[in-house]
Amino acid sequence: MNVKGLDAAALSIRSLSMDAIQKAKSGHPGMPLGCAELAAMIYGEILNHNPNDPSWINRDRFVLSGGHGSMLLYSALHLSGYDVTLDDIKNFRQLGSKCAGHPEYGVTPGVDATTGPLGQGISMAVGMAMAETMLAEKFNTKNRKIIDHYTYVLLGEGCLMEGVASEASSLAGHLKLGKLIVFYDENRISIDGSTDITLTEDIATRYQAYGWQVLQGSMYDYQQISDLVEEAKKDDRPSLIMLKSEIGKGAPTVVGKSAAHGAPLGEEGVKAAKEFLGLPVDKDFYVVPEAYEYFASKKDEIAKKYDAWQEEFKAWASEEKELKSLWDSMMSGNPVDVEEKFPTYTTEDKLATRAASGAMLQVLEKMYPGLVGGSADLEGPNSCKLKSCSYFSANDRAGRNIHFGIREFAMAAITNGLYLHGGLKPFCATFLVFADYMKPAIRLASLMKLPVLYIFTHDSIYVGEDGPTHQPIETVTSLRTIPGVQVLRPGDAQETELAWLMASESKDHPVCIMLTRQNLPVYEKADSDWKKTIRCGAYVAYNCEGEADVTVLATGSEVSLAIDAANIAKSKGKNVRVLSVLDRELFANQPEELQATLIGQTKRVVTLEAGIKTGWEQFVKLKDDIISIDTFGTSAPFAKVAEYFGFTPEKVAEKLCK
Ligand SMILES: Cc1ncc(C[n+]2csc(CCOP(=O)(O)OP(=O)(O)O)c2C)c(N)n1
Repeated sequence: MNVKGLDAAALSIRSLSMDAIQKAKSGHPGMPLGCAELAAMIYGEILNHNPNDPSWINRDRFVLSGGHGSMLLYSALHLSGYDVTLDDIKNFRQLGSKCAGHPEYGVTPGVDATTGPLGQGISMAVGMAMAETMLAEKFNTKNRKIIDHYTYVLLGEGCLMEGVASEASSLAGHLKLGKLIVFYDENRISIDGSTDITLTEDIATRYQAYGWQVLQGSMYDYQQISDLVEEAKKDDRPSLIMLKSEIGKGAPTVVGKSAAHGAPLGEEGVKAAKEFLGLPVDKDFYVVPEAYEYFASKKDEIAKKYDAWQEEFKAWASEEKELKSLWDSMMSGNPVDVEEKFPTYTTEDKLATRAASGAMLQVLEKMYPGLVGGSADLEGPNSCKLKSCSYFSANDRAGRNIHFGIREFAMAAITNGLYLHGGLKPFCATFLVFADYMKPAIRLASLMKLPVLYIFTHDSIYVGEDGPTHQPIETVTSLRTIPGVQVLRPGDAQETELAWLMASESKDHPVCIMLTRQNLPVYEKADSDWKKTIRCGAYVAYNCEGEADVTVLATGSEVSLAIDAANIAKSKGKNVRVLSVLDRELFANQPEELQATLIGQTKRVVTLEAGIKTGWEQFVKLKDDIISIDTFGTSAPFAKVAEYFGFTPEKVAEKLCK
């Protein structure tokens, strides 16, 4: 091992990090200073990667779970040859910079996941490690290993305190994800001070109990780190490598103190650190020449390994024509031609949209060989089993159904990791009311532009007896408020198919499909071209003759309710038109003329959704024309609950006839 080169790299990481943070007048120097040696090791000695091809599918992944230490990552990426220049680093945290405040996937070459919300990085890494085993199982042959890489993580106490990390780590241990290797920066400091005030459990024992191998050493001993990584690789359990460290190492004014964590060192502090470290005090953004030399000396080895993989891949592709075509479709995310047909429904049918979704999934499973997913212990109620596939487990890496256990937040974060890895089209599922447990990961999915799919069933008060704890009132709307998240609420089985088609075509945004527990009739569609029109977010599901007195904008289970109410209103001489609004935000963003055409010449617009009124105000003239539920639900048989809230054809008709 080239200790001099590694030392130069570590010194340069410290130099770049403290100067960038000082220049930006903001950032977190504690971790970059404290973990510089490890970052040098990871990018110089440990990762099998290629800075010239940051999206190489068989690269080792690295997730900086404590994203606040972003300058550690940017410095290492720069030194090791990724497309992150010194100017980018000088622009740290500035508008449009490649070096954003926290690492952002898609913004910086070499950043494998957006991190910053603590706990989610490690959880996404669990998804990546799962994906690695799935693809290895599918594509590796007796003679050739196409997918064979590790997933590394660096985290601190912040991530270890977050519940989501516990959920994900528990699952990782259960699944024996032996190629997941997590470095723990054990400095025992967070923002509010020593972790003596917050985290006194025995972390090693805790992780052992999860089924992990736990190793311990020093952050500042290269050989030891290298040996520990080798030991980690030998074990079929995931590994936690606990490395004792000092936050802010090298900066005498803050070392070992929480003051090092999240504020620039200040001019005096930077000067003191440079003097202490032997860096030129009069030079900013100084890189020790031996650091560049060290990484340059790795280039041949990197190229050799990378080229060898390319050769292996070529040979594999020519030997395994069928696997190669499967590979192409999975990597592109595009559907393959299948003989299976979508189920067809008639107006005689009455079924829950979750059931229609379940039937649709069986076809999608064939169309998208990369479709994998599962539920947080609600597979039956969510109707999300891929029936001809087995379950993913420590013994069956070919399984495409995933038992996430009752770990909703980890499920959503892991699903992000499954997608980030490449090659898979993941979905996850639970009751809509528990979407709130997943929301921070859904938000990150959208920020990263990941087309992951969420199946949310039991989407309203019609859950009934389970009561208000299980009746989502504000949830549909709250998911609509996350920028980029598409929320689809189909009104019957036929619309559910269209919703799935729209969802599965997404390449750049997450999609939530809201589904009913209760049966719904399949209705005749007034718009004969509805399958096309619905792609603008809404279409005319029911029409009246001549001009409408009232146009109802309804979603999901409330569409058939609106149609029933419209029929009652008709018998009382009121002309009613009903739009099924599959995607409210999409509809709201259509040109006004198109919206007006669909809404039609009408005296009044009424909206109908079994949830809060927020967001519907834009469509109505009078607040009273929003038929909504703005309190929590209640426990009773579902028909009684619906009646209690006025969600019956008669009561809605009354409002339409007003
Ligand atoms: C979910 C979440 N909560 C809070 C924060 C704010 N925050 C950023 S870093 C940090 C402390 C992290 O401590 P540790 O992991 O020990 O990092 P170190 O102090 O060693 O850099 C906190 C609370 C966050 N980024 N994410």
